[in-house]
Amino acid sequence: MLYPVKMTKILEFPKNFLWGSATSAHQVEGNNIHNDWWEAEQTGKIKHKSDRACDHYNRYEQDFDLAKKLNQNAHRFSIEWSRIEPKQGEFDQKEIEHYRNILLALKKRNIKSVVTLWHWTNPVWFAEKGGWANKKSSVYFERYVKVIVKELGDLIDFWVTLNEPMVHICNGYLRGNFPPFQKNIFKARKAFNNLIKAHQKSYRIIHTKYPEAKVSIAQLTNYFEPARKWCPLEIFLAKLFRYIWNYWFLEKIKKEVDYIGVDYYFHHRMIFYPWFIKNLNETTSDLGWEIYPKGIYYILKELHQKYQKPIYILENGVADIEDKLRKNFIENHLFWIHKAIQEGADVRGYFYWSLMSNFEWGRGFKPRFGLIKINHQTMERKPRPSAFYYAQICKENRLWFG
Ligand code: IFM
Repeated sequence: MLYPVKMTKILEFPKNFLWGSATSAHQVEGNNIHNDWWEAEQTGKIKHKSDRACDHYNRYEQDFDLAKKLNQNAHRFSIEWSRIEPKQGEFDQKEIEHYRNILLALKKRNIKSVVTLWHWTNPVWFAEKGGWANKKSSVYFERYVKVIVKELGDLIDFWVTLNEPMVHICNGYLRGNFPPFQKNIFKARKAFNNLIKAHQKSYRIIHTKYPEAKVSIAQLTNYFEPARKWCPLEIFLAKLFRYIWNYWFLEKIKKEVDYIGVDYYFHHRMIFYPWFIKNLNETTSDLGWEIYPKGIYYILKELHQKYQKPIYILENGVADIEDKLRKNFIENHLFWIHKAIQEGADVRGYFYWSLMSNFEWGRGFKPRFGLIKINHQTMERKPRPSAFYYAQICKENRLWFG
């Protein structure tokens, strides 16, 4: 009698592949009292408060010990501009020292650093001047970047100037649910142009001092496809959204990126009627976001074909409080990433979002993306079972699939 045999495939990843996880300052540090998000939380414009967040500001050594124990060889985090420059033109040497210590703590553990210079939060003084809609915004940002390059540049392995600029523009200037809570298409356009300038200037500043530096942005790329492959209107919609959301910003800065930084979470099946998006939602996260691993494959193939540059996946993760989905989520995404690599995409790293469950912006602490569970009362840290699964992959540089 013949029994069905379950085939397991061993999928090897390229040599020197970066395996890590990501965080951002406001989401994990706690007490970022000089930025616009903190202010919006205090005035009730944002319903939840970040408060002590994960107290990562004080516990980063412990968190990096855990990342090391979980075999991660790279870590993405952000520097909080409002700590470095709490008042316009006044730079806080103690905070610069703090981030130096963070970078040294990573070096000591042989963990490569991927540093985001702006992950959505702005110093209050900058926000009061109109934030990114102000025509001098890129000049202010440039001054901050110069300080970081001078004081910390020697310790930074990879640079990410901006995190998901399109999300900030869309939520902050069109939908009005993120600071600065605007619904103004003209301001959105200004912010778009100024963020581009900010990136371009930063790129030049970093490269002037460090010609070999690796600089990019983290671009949120969604997989848009027509719901009905034969429908010309839906094909058009998918192409339009793909261009605007995934490529418009990237196209403007493509000469000023050394690699492509990708964040991937969403799949959208575009339908012409009754409303734009109709997903099948066979598996969804705690946030109701559809889990669609194959989307990352299409995105990587397209990015490779378009830009022919190294690609780093700077974020990919799932909100899953019970840790029921995360293992499969990681496994299936890595399967498709591996396939894209096999077919030529030069993918060199993967960063799970997030190292620890943290402050998920307007949704507060409820969505749990972390590999490490945090008890926000006691601040106790405990890796979830999926963290050990991911750790095995990081250690072996390969995936046992099936
Ligand atoms: O938490 C965010 C992160 O700050 C930016 N990318 C998406 C994540 C999950 O929503």
